Amino acid sequence: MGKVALITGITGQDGAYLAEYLIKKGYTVHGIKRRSSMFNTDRIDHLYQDPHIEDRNLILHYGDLTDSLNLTRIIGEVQPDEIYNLAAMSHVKVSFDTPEYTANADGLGVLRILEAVRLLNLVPKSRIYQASTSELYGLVQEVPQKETTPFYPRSPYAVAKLYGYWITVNYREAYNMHASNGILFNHESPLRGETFVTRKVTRAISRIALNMQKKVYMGNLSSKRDWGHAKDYVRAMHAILQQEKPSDYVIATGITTTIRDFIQMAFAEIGVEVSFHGEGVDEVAVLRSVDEKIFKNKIGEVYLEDLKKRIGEEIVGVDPQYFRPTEVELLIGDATKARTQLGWEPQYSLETLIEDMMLSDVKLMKKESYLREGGYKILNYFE
Ligand code: NAP
Ligand code: F7E
Repeated sequence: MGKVALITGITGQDGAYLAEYLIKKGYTVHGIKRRSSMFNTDRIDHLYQDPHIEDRNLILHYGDLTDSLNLTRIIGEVQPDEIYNLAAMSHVKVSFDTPEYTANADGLGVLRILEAVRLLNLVPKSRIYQASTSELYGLVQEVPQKETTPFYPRSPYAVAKLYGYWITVNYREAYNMHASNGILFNHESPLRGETFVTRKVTRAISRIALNMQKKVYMGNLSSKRDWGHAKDYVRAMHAILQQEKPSDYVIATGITTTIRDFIQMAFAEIGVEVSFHGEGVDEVAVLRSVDEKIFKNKIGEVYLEDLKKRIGEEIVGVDPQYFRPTEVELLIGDATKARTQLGWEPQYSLETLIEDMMLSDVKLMKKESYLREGGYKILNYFE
């Protein structure tokens, strides 16, 4: 018999990659999904199985991290060997608008899961992974950040996650639970939510290249992030729960990059050169040149002349609505413990992450453009 895993947040970026990874390993995966007015299962549709199929390896349950009774019932029914608590209101900027809800789901939600496992006498059976975050380091007290670096959260999201981190440690120590924190630095992918900075950029650049959008407005261009690929990071989650003893691990690449540089790299991926000028709210990026060979290869010849006519124009601007009341300026992780104890190594570099995201978004936007406009662009879509 294979193992049984329960994933909260299965419809999210990490939930989708983790479900796929565990199913390939022979697990039966149960996922908790919130009720929404639309299906909202796009990221896991390829894994979906009709409920009438016997021996399904993906089973979804309606649930919510703010509902203890529901969580306790599901955990009792599923009797999981491993629980991955990935569900959260995960957007830092939005957490300033919904601080109470964020505390409830991201903070108390963790307690509800730990307490359900304890009350159901599942402590000897169920191992728990808590999705902790580099946002805990916030106003960083040490560079690079590692497991022993003191925390200094800078948003309602990070403060809620701080509670989640410590309640996991406390239940481990108080009740001898196999409960671990993965302190994951930013990780991205073609499945990343559209309002996180990397995905916002790869989508916007694809649309600019396809002449579907003229300009994109950003927030703080100077903050620095340690970006990895979500596919690499879900491998680390699984490895953490395979350890004999529970513990907490930083998962990061050890390389940090500004938002500004990320934008330049993503444009370069399709052969477009941009240069930044000005400061603060007045900073802009101007379209400088187009490498025709790369652009034709990555985007298609039919869009080239439209973009070349725009050389010299501003295509990136700053809008202060995207600034945060308190910002996390610099994150860079030291994952030595994960590398040595888990044998974890990322396979993607920032360059291959950007390549993966741009390839996917260009394809997606071509499809969108075709569906909207029809006509000659069909030729490019099927190229
Ligand atoms: P994501 O794409 O935003 O997915 C979040 C998931 O949580 C979605 O399935 C969402 O459901 C679900 N969810 C939200 N509120 C819920 C609630 N009250 N009850 C039940 N489910 C709820 O996030 P992600 O990038 O995959 O991240 C996974 C986890 O890792 C999160 O806890 C995040 O805070 C944490 N984390 C992420 C990163 C990163 O860089 N990606 C780094 C460190 C830690 P809907 O689909 O219905 O919205
Ligand atoms: O912002 C700056 C922004 O929203 C990154 C979540 O997964 O990772 C994520 O949190 C940086 C910030 O991610 C825009 O100010 C500039 O400095 O992509 P983000 P995040 O806040 O780092 C951590 C590890 C998590 O745990 C979270 O769940 O980019 N930035 N301009 C912008 N950010 C956004 N979203 N949009 C902009 O236009």
